[in-house]
Amino acid sequence: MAPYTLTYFAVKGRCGALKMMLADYGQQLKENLVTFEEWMKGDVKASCVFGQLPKFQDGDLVLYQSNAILRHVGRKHGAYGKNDCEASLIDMMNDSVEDLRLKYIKLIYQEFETGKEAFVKDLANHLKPFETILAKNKSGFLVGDQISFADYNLFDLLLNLRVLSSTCLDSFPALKSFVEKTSARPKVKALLESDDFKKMPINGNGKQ
Ligand SMILES: N[C@@H](CCC(=O)N[C@@H](CS)C(=O)NCC(=O)O)C(=O)O
Repeated sequence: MAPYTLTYFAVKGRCGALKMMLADYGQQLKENLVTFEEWMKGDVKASCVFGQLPKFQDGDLVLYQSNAILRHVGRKHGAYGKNDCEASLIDMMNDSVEDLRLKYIKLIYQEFETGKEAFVKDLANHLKPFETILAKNKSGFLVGDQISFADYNLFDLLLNLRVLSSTCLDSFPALKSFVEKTSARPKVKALLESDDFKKMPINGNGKQ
């Protein structure tokens, strides 16, 4: 079977979680890396349905929107809950991860110099709900007793947040244990330790 194909910039950005999920499920990913110079020419942008990357191809299916891509892969590989109720709860969790990711992206790209201190100060308020959810669920996952695409998404964002503020998880034992357990999944660990993944910057402007 042809591998999945991802067209994106040479950053982890909105595709770290996808790469971790695919690696964990033993799936090959062909990557087309688009340089900033190439993007600025405009042809690639014009070819994207919403004028943005990532673009994901699964055979004849072409998808844009990172969260739709996560859902697609989650649905195909059993990372979207065991029933409709779990799937809806996973959607809810993922939407909340997206809310926090958008705040992080705004900080990185719009107000890093002026807003970092306030962002880090406020971070605990945004992390607390995830701490409460994970502490309540004995499985250590956000929903049910198996990993879902929302878990990979949260995990990816927490890794970025820990780079921004190394102590941000210190008062959240459930989140710390979640990060430790997810990092220790053998295929996720191999990806995280691979040179290709390690050398890829988190964001496109060098801030992190
Ligand atoms: N909602 C979209 C956002 C995509 C997005 O913001 N893409 C950025 C890179 S992460 C991009 O293409 N920037 C270049 C541009 O907008 O011209 C998603 O989740 O995929």
